[in-house]
Amino acid sequence: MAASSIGYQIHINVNSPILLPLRTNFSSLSFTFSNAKYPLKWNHIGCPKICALPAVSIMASGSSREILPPALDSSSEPPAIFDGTPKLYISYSCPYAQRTWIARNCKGLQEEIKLVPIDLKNRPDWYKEKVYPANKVPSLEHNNEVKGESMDLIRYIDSNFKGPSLFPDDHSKREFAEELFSYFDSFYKAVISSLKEDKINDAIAAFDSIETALSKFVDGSFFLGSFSLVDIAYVPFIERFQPFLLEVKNYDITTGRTKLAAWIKEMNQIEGYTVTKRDPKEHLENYKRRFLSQL
Ligand SMILES: N[C@@H](CCC(=O)N[C@@H](CS)C(=O)NCC(=O)O)C(=O)O
Repeated sequence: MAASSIGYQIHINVNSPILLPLRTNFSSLSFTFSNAKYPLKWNHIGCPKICALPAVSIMASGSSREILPPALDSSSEPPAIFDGTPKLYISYSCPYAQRTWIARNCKGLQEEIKLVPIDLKNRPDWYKEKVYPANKVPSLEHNNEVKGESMDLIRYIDSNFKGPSLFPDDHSKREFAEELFSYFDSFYKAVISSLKEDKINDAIAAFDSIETALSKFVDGSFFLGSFSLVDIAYVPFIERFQPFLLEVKNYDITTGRTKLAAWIKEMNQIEGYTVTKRDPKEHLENYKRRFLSQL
C-alpha cells in the first residue's frame, strides 16, 4: 500500500538562483539545504508555474510512508501478472534492483509502479515461468511486456513514466553521464578484485576516479551537478563497498576525498534512496560470507 500523498524534495546545492519549473501538483514539500546562502521563502513555493529557487534538482519523494510488502517465495501466489498495473520485481537486498527502486521512488511513482519483492533464496517458480525467463531481478512489467537489466530499466522508467526528469538536457552532462555509465563495470571489477584478494590498490584507484568524476561539475555535489541516473547507478554499490572496506580492510573511502564524502552526505538526504537502504551490518555480513571465505 502506498501513501496517498507524494511530496517533493528540493535539493539546494548552488548559491545562485535558477528558474525551476514546477509542473506537477504536489501536496507537500521538503527542503534540504546544503550550501544555500539565503533561506527559501514560502512564497517561492506558492507561485503556480515558475519559481526562482536556488536549486539544482527536484525529485519526487513520499516513499517514507510506503508500507513495503513482504518478499514472495516459493509458497506465494503470483500477483495478477499482465493486469495492466506496472510492476517492479525486485529483491530488497539486490543492488541492481535497488537502482530501479530508487528511480521509481525519485520519480514519485510509488502508486503507479507496484513493488513486487522476490525472495531470491527461495524463488517462486512462477517468476521464471510466467514473468521473467532470465529469472533475475530487477524486471519491470509494463505495457504487457517484461523488461530487465537495471541500467536499461532506470533509463526506461525515467523516459516512460511521469515525474521529474532524472537525466539532464545539457549535452556535456549527457556525454559525461554516458562515460560514467560505461565506466561502472570497470569500477565494480576493480573494487571487487580488491575485496577478493588481499590487496587494496585497485579499489584506491577506482575511488580516485570517482573523486575526479565528482569534481567535474561544480553546480552541485552529484556526478552531473544535480541528482541524476548516474548517482542512482553507483549508490547501491558504494553503499555496500564502504562498510566492508572500512571494517575488513581498514580503509575509509572518504579519507582525503572531500567530493565523495559530500556526495555520500547528499545522497543520504534523498528519501527516494534512503528508504531503499539496508543496514550496513547486513551488507558487511553478506560481503564477508562472499569474499572472506575465498581468501
Ligand atoms: N545485469 C543485471 C544483473 C542482475 C542480477 O545479477 N541480479 C541478481 C540479484 S542481485 C539475481 O537476480 N541473481 C539471481 C540469479 O542470478 O539467479 C542487471 O543489471 O539487472
